[in-house]
Amino acid sequence: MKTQVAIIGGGPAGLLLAQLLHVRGIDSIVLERRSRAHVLGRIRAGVLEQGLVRLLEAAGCADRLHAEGHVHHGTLIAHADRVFRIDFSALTGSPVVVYGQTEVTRDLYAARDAARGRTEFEVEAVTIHGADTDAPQVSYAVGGEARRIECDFVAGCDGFHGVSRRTIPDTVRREFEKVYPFGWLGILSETPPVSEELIYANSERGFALCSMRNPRLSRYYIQCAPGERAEDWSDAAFWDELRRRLPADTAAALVTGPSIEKSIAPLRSFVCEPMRWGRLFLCGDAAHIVPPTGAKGLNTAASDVHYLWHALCDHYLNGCDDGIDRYSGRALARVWKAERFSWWFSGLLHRFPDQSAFDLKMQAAELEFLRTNTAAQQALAENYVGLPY
Ligand code: RFL
Ligand code: PHB
Repeated sequence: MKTQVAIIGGGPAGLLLAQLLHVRGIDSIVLERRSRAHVLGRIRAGVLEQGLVRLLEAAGCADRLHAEGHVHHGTLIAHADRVFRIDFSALTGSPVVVYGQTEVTRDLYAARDAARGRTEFEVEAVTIHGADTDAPQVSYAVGGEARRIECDFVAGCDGFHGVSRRTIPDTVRREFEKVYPFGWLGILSETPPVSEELIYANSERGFALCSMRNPRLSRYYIQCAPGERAEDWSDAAFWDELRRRLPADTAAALVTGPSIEKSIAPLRSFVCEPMRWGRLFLCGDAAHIVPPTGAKGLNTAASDVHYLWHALCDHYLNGCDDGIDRYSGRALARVWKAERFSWWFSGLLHRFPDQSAFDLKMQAAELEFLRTNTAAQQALAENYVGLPY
């Protein structure tokens, strides 16, 4: 088989890139290790920056997002039984949109079907060949049958555990990592959200987050110890612990119900440099991971897609390779800013096992500064709604 761009990974980064290329007449094949139902069953991100919204519009996939997504003009931060608000729209002129990653992915698959784009599911043994030559190939197997794609470029959109990053030789690749000493236990429940806006809470018992997908579907998280298992947490135990971490009036207003999903995510900061090797480009979680505290993972995958889309359009439509040569540097410059913000926001809101009394006072002082200082609030707001591409 032949195509212009072989895309490894049918998550949001791979699908968005495929659809944007299609709009400009550039052909691609998407290879996905899992089934479509599995990909659509993952509950992940919920907060979209305007940059991602604009890319979905450019891809022709934003109708349902505009009809069903919820525009949020601010967020709430709770600490020591006090709640304050960061007003994104007043501070930056820009809101965020609450619309689940599951729905984004569903819309992108629908568009790919309508465009009759080629997607192979349940592929195995994906291997990239000759990424440092002018004629790369990707080999893989489906149902035991070996196949091969000849292409101009390979986009590695296969997430943190994919094969693309490891194709870059050890002598070239540098990795930077920080693993946090806790995870997030999250549940989804068919209950009305406790608040119209998200609440990020720093409590004595650890971090908690009240989020949502829509007015009937809530998403809540609590910080948990690294080795804990989701199945050891009953719904009742989760709700009790969440209540204890929220301000009293919020806890009293919380509507509980059975969870329809419950899982634990570890927290990690990770960056791989460079993000391009020859004709292979890394995009999204394949190249970087952030702790979810600032809602930056999916949004940073989207900014990579933006740079790569423009680079490939310049190559095919204008005969210019400047964007290709600058892809890694451009993407990484924005990635590191999202890493810094997510690391900072995580440090501000979680309880760390080795935190001294002094460290706790510093955290409290920083939260108090944020509560009372407009410049500090503006810095948070600018990062949260998304730095410019
Ligand atoms: P994905 O979504 O992991 O997709 C990669 C795809 O590649 C496939 N794959 C392979 N395919 C072929 N061959 C192989 N060898 C392959 N290996 C893997 C996988 O099956 C998969 O389908 O990466 P992508 O597309 O880069 O998207 C990244 C986002 O999914 C991720 O950054 C976000 O979900 C992170 N995240 C959040 N991001 C936000 O921007 N806002 C949020 O509010 C937010 N909340 C979250 C999050 C992530 C979470 N978890 C569970 C990690 C909340 C949570 C709890
Ligand atoms: C979510 O709704 O899943 C969510 C929202 C905000 C975050 C992380 C996750 O910072």
